[in-house]
Amino acid sequence: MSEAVRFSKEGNIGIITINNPPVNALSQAVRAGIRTGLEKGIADNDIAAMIILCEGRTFIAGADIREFGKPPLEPYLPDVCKFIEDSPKPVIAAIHGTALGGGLEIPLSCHFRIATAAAKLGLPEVKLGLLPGAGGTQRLPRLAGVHAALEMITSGVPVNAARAKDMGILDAIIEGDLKAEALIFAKKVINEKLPVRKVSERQAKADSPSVFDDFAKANARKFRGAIAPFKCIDAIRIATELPFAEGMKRERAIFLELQASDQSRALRHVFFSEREVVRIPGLPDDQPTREIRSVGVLGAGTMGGGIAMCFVNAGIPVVLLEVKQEMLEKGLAVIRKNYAGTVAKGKLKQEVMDKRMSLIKPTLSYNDLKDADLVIEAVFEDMAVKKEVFGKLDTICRPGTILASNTSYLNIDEIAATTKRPQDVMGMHFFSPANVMRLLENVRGAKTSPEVYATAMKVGRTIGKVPVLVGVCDGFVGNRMLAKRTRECGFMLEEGALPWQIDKAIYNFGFPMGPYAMGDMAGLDIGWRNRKAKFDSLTPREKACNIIDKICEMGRFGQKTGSGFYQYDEKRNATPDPMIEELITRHSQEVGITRRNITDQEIIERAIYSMINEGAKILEEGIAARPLDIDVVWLNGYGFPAYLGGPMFYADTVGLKKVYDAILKYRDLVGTEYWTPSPLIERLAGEGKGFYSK
Ligand code: 3H9
Repeated sequence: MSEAVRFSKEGNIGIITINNPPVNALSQAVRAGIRTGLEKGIADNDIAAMIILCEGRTFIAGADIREFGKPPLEPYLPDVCKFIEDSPKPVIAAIHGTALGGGLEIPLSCHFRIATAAAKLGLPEVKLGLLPGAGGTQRLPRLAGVHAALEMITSGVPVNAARAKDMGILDAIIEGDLKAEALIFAKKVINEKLPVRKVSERQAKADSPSVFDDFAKANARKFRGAIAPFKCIDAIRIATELPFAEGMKRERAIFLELQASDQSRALRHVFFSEREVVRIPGLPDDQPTREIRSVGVLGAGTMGGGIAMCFVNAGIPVVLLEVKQEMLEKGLAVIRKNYAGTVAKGKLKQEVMDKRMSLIKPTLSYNDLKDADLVIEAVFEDMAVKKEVFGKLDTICRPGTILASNTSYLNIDEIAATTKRPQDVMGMHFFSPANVMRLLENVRGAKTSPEVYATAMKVGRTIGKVPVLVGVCDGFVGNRMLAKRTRECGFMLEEGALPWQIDKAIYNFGFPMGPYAMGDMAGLDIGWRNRKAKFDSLTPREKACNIIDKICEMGRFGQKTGSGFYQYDEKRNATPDPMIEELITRHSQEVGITRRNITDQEIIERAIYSMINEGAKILEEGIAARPLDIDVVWLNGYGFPAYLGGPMFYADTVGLKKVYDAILKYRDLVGTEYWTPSPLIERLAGEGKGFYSK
């Protein structure tokens, strides 16, 4: 037998133990090992029942995703599952940790299922652009009912053991030692001569024929753009219409089709990239880090308050500093209100909220920051203010304290130069709302020590963020690329597009909202202020492209003032505003541009390719170490659709040569100043390569 799977005997019970670290994924060796173990148990006359269990931190976490995209190797998982179900001797799955994907399809093929109380069971394939391909779509509706199967399979969200028992998936929840209890359970099965129960022999019934269409309609917004959820629904429908064996064939065909799709490739790329991103090229795995036991946060505004919440949520105490008592109280009140909202929704226990609030120590005195291991400032975005703050922190904080700025644009090296410890200074750029958004751009300055940025990466993970390490430049990775999209969209408004047309095209591409709806939501005054600060460095065309100035000068700052690019009703529903259309049309005349029809394709190309070109420059300059760092930034901070894999992965899917040719086309149309292809794209396109296939 393979080393990954062992067969042993305890009296008349055969035990198949899987040990394939880290997560017992179903590699070929594991699949083959399970099958061989079963064969042994079936052939052995002394054995009356078998148990499948796992060593290590979890039950099987699913098929081995690393094998996808390679030629499939026998035995195939659906066949292993069938072999388990067809065993004449009862087979019991004993689950701990997470039984996911194929790791749940194996138990569904067993005749009995038991699990520890802390176990979680799920079919997350949809998140990889797939459907459960080893009988999950055919067995789960037969066992737990059509509705539960629709929910579980299309959401990919695991359920806990108690819920799984209610759903009929589990036969028992185990309190004590899993192996010992599984043996007791198996003896009971043998002694009571409980029959082998095949899930495949049950019927899956839909309450009504329309249940599938109704479900798809009700979730249309959630599933928008993604293929897999709809295929999951189709497969579950098939379970109610066709005999099991026929349904299995159809499920397999859909699985293979999805596995080969661009969306699944993209989502698998996302899965691995989000794990790879914390590994910093050039640093060893055992890179020393500093311990972060307490944190200081400067500024109790929206950002500072959100950042404080991130740390106390992870049990790390925070000293929250403001300059005025009323601002401190206001900030605390917002934090309290945020938590209370979650408590009211039943998603947080009151005592947990109380504990978190007690971990925040409000203060007006810088001296209270002297013992913090990490201090993050989230004060006004102004270099002079930041320099003053860092100067003060440098004198007050003990040596070794990491001093971080939450700036979203400013030069970290310039800030670090005001201190005597530039090696301990870096950027930690949270995204608003900081307690919700997953992205954390960790910005290393020229002098930041590896120990310091490795610590920031580690602490980012501790507080549940997806941290990405980037270098110093205007706007870092995310906002620097966004600025190019914003500029290009502004030019398109001048040339003939309207805000709602651009928003619709970007929304249809897969973003949660378009740039103008987003600007209105965030507050147009923010972009306006940035524009004014940078005005002198703008090109003549950028200076003249002043639609946002005109809108802001009318006091239209977006949702908060009831109007911006759109008009809003009291429920904040947006409607296109004819006045804005007129303003834009007049603007085009003023700048001497004859408006023309701009297609949605042009909008997408100019909005997305301008970002990709900037992303390539970011790579060339070493601001991001790898294309995956850029993708992870855009996926987690800006709503880039996961099923397209991020801008750089998307560029490869389109074909870099095609992207390059389009860049040349827009260079001729808009100007070399805005559309010169990055040398990296030029080279890769010329060699027929992509960002990921160098
Ligand atoms: C499937 O089952 C298809 C079937 O229906 C049909 C087949 C015919 N494969 O996340 P972590 C690696 S589709 C390969 O950091 P955690 C991961 O890359 C599958 N590798 O740990 C990482 O490697 P590294 C359905 C995998 O404790 C290491 O394990 N299943 C797999 O935070 C640790 O992972 C899923 O989609 C895998 N399946 O979370 C489950 N899973 O150290 C996917 C993990 O080199 N997995 N790795 O970076 C998860 O959700 C989480 O990993 C899990 C553990 C919750 C299990």
